[in-house]
Amino acid sequence: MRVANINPSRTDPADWVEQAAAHHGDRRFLVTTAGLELSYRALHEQSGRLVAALAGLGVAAGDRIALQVDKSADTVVLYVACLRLGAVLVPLNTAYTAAELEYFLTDAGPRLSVVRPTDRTLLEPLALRSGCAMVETLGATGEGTLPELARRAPVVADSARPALPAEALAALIYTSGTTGRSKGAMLTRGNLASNAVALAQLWRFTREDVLLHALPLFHVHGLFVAVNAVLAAGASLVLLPRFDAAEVVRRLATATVYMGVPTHYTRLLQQPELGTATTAGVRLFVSGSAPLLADTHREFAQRTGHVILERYGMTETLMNTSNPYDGPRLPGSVGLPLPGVELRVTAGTGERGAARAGKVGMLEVRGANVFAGYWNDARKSRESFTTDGFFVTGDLGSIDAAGYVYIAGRARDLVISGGYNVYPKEVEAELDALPGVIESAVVGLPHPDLGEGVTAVVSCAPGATLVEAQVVAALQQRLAGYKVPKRVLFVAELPRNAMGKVQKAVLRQSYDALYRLA
Ligand code: MLC
Ligand code: AMP
Repeated sequence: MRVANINPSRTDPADWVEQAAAHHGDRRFLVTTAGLELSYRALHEQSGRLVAALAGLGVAAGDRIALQVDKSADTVVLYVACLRLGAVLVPLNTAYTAAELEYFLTDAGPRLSVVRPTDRTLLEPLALRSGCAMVETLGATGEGTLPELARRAPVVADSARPALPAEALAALIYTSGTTGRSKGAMLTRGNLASNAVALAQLWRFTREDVLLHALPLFHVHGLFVAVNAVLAAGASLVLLPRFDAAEVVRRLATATVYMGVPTHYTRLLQQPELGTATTAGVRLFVSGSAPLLADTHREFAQRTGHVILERYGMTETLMNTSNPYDGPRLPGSVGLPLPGVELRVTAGTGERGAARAGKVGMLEVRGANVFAGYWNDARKSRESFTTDGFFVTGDLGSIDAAGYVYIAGRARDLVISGGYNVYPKEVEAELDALPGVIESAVVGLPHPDLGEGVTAVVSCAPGATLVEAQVVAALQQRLAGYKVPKRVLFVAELPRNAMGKVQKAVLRQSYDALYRLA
């Protein structure tokens, strides 16, 4: 049996890097496909210089740093520098348009925004207008004003690290928003540390592990599940700039662990080379962020001999459950609550302690993994917790007699496309603002590649001449590409119930086969 060599006494994320540099500094931390290699000592030194450069700019513990940059080794180093300085990282999807960014920057109030060098002209005025004090740049291959400042800065000593309690904020990750606007989930150092240690132990990470990293770095899956598990274990990463199924299959020979969203697995299965030989060195495949179809689970096991380990999490809670490393990994189940995480099923929001074994209800969670609330939104934060301190996830599920959790659906109006969350209200607001549109409804329909395909159903004023391509083109100007409907369907009127509420279930049923037919 594998024994994980994680030291649970390393209770702060910055300790991981400082202790790794001191005890096994020569070991590899990261390698890129371009051949750039960083040891733990180099990670420590480079992040230390960045800490000094950031401090020189006036960034202090508690200040927010917004980041919209390409995935690179420097992005990971900047994340580590934030951990060591106590700055609060606000990572932003590179697909966000300027209109979306303006909201995030205004809401987060970062002291510094870091953007791609090519975006500076466009984004600097926007950032300054949103109240951000400074803009620096960071490119994918080490170029930019921030790395330049770091190269000229001294290395800071570990002893210079400010005292940072477990409750201190480490990151604001924008998510959710049933009211149409994303909210910043406040994740603390304690959230990151406890979850990474739990996962690294449960998944038996050791220093020998090599994680093939194909996820984006601006969400909790790629950053806090993947990178933190590696850091907590003193293991290493092969950093791919993006997910490319053929490239992943080629690189699996260099890895022991792979983490992906279900779309990764369905696309990997389309690669003829995927098989027992190409995956022979891998000991663990993990899936999460969206439901993994039981068929994908079985097909992957047949093709490769590997049983995918599915886990369940959220931005607000990091990881809640995982299938076991040694015990049965059940297709269709997200496994058992992580050590230290309490998970219960209730009849609905606010009902105290009403566990309903085997019955489907609201999943509620409590533990050191659960966030500190939503940034700038005390009311929404209060409403999201029960009086006894459980976070109401908005996911519906059940727990069987053996303790395995099954996700049955979502109480929230949310579409998950390729592992990205899309909030129908946000898309509907943009559709409703188009000339000629009376009203719209956005639903997620079964999609063979993305799990759910964002789909708009629109009713137009008599005489309006709007066509699908025009709607898509208009929304592309306003919304990140993954939020733009894959199809726009026109109807005379939307189906409503007796109360006048749009019946999305009817729409989902009527168009269920839309992408299967395509
Ligand atoms: C890209 N596109 C998408 C999309 N991703 N459309 C719908 N849904 C998506 N997820 C669109 C682009 O806008 C573009 O449109 C076209 O597809 C090609 O873009 P691309 O960048 O080349 O796409 P691709 O590389 O194929 O991306 C697909 C993907 C990616 C699945 C690899 O979406 C991805 O990395 N998803 C992972 C998301 C993730 O990390 N989620 C974790 C959240 S944390 P056009 O029109 O311009 O051609 C979380 C908690 C937890 O959920 O439990 O983990
Ligand atoms: P996010 O807000 O991006 O963090 O998305 C979190 C949501 O993704 C959860 O609330 C779930 O609805 C969904 N999710 C994450 N992991 C799984 C999983 N393994 N199975 C089903 N849904 C999942």
